[in-house]
Amino acid sequence: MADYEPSQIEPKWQKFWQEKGLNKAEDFANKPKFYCLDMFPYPSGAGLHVGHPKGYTATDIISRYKMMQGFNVLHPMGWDAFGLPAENYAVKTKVHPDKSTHQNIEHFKEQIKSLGFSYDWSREIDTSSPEYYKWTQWFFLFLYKNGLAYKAKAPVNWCPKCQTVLANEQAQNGQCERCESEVEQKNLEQWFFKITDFCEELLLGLDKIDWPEPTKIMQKNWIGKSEGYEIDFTIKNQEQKIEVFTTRIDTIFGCAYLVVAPEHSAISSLKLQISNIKEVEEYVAKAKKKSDRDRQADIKDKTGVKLEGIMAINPANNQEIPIFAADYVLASYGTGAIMAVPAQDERDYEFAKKFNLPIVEAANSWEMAEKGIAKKKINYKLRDWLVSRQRYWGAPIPIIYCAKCGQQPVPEKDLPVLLPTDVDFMPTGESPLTKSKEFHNVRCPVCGAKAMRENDTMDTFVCSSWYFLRYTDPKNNQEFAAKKLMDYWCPVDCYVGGAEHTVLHLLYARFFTKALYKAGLISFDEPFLKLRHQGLILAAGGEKMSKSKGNVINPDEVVKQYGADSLRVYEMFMGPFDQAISWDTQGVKGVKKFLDRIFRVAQNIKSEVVQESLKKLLHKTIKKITDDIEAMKFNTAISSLMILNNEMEKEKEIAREIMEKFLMILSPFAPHLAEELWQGLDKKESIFLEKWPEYDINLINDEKINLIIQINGKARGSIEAVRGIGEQEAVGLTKKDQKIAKWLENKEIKKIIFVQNKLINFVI
Ligand code: ANZ
Ligand code: ZN
Repeated sequence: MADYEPSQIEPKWQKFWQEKGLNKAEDFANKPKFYCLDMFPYPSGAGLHVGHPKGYTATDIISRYKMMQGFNVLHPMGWDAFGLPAENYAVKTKVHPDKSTHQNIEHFKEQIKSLGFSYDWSREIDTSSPEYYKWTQWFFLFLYKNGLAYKAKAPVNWCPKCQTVLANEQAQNGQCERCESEVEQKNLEQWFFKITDFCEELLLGLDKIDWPEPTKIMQKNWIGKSEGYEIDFTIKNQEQKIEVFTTRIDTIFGCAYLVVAPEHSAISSLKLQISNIKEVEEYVAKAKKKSDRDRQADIKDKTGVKLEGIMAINPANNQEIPIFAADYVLASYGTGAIMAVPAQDERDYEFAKKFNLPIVEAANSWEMAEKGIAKKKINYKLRDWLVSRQRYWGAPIPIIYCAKCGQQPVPEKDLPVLLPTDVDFMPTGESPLTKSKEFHNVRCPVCGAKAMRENDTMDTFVCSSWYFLRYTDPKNNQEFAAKKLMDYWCPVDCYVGGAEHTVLHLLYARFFTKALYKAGLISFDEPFLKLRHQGLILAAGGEKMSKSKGNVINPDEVVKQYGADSLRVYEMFMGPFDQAISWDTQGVKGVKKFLDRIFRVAQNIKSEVVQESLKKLLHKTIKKITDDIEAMKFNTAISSLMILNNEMEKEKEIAREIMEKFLMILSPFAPHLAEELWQGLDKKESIFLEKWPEYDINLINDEKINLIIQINGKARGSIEAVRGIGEQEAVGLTKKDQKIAKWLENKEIKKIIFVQNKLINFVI
């Protein structure tokens, strides 16, 4: 008997599946479709991390299982190829990002292929290819033409290390998402996408998708809907008013003063009335240097300055109250001004104590809206998405500037705007494209005069906001994808990827989908129906795997030593799929031994006589695996395969029928081994063309219940039956029971009342 030798069998079956076109998704096939998607990787120079195959194995199990259930499965893979690391690498080594990226892609692809995933490689996409980024640029123009892309000067996050601006989502907690540097605030002219037009849709849609609850909550909080009122406070002896936003209109009687943000327009428009304007302006200048986060951070150390010479009037009680400028009030939220209620609000309380202001208890409340002073207002925390970047390795923004005609979109027929090659990568804070000669050799699309191109490139999250649509029609050069194909394959039925993208990619992709839906370009308004996150794989000691710590496990090594199936099964067996778990090489060895044992057991197929007890366990296992794959409980599915294998080992001979079904339910997890053993049974076709086995409920249930038998509502006895027994079978059993049968002899049964697992009542 030959030994189980993964390296001998795995490449063979990978080739076989490829040649048979087993993984090809068929457009409009006459079967229900199933779109199973992984978050596509950034092809980094480090190659595949053992964390990648965790998610990929999960989607592969689901895809193969769905295929066997008769679904037309779309399971694609591609490359999120633009981005800073390739550019930083270019700065260091002078290797052009295009070259390093393509080398990395080749390496990644080889590694992924060695794991036997059922990807339809004919649909592979690469966001850095002109065929792809042509359509990323088309999306920019689509948003631009629909009033959803605009250029504006605004306070933005600047990463001093990456030398570029960042979206708010990439600067959470004041840190650069890429390099963790502290971000700075700068006032710059930048391109934005108007995601804020979709706040309500983005919130409402969350109710109809099957996503992890914490992920939904994070998106909800990031959107930050807040319902309150806007109230005008008049300024004594002035025409002008200051409008505040409050969620606690009921506390207005406790309002002791107003606070405006340092950037508030009232400061300049009341310049002549503010007697200490010099002091105020000094304060404003200082506040502008701080980030929003710093301004809100320290609750105890509130700074501010009183605007001397002016007073506001509280419309609830006509009291005169002072006005302050303080940086704990943000210019970018609400109206940039607040009514301070120190008795109720902690921040106002700290401020009032510091500045010796009265802390007024708010006794009664007043419905302001009726008096016409306050109006209902909904605010959102979400800000428009900043998409321009001062970097090279991204899709150029398709805009042309003409001295006469101003800002003009590049005509669609001129797309793609190609990335130039005559570029110096050294980051200077200015876009590298500024210095390219070939790039700026362009004429105004309106008047034909010599013009300049936009120098910035797009945030790479723009590329990934629509990639799942491209897989449905990856070769289309007329449109980003045909509507018919998008409507056939989408939305994605199952999406697996990291939780770190919650308010980045996962929010942006929903925004794109909603914009397309609104424009009538697609017929669905959510991109991902079901989403799950894989838990991290940590190093043996429980810390993060990192090059610098030298604790990185290379998946190639694992495949070489134990085989791809061992790696796959191990990663699924580590523990619950969504939990962070440490790597344990002993565990991989254990899994390899389990597969060895399956290999040996499979040599014992001789008997045609089916062992009843084994058959029962098999059917139980079929049910368990089916339920567990649906629930993504892969670890418990694998345990039940182990239990079944243990029992099979106890038999000298195993019936062919049992082995065949065992291999079928093993196949999504360890596809190479299952195919090898399947073909060993003299099969011609792949195991993945088999129908997923069904289980017989009668064989599964060994839990017994007592079913009470009633005649006309009176208990006359009971029978033992399996849990879940149906009415028909229960009636049959009752009639066979000697003691009860006599009550029914020669009687016409008018009605049967059956309460499952409890009683059966014969009305005669
Ligand atoms: C009076 C009040 C009394 C408030 C009270 C709160 C509690 P959310 O839920 O985040 O929308 N606020 C309004 N605009 C602000 C700005 N630009 N910068 C800082 N704070 C601002 O919170 C709304 C509340 O935050 C508003 O309601 C306002 O203070 C403050 F017991 O008004 B409140
Ligand atoms: Zn012009």
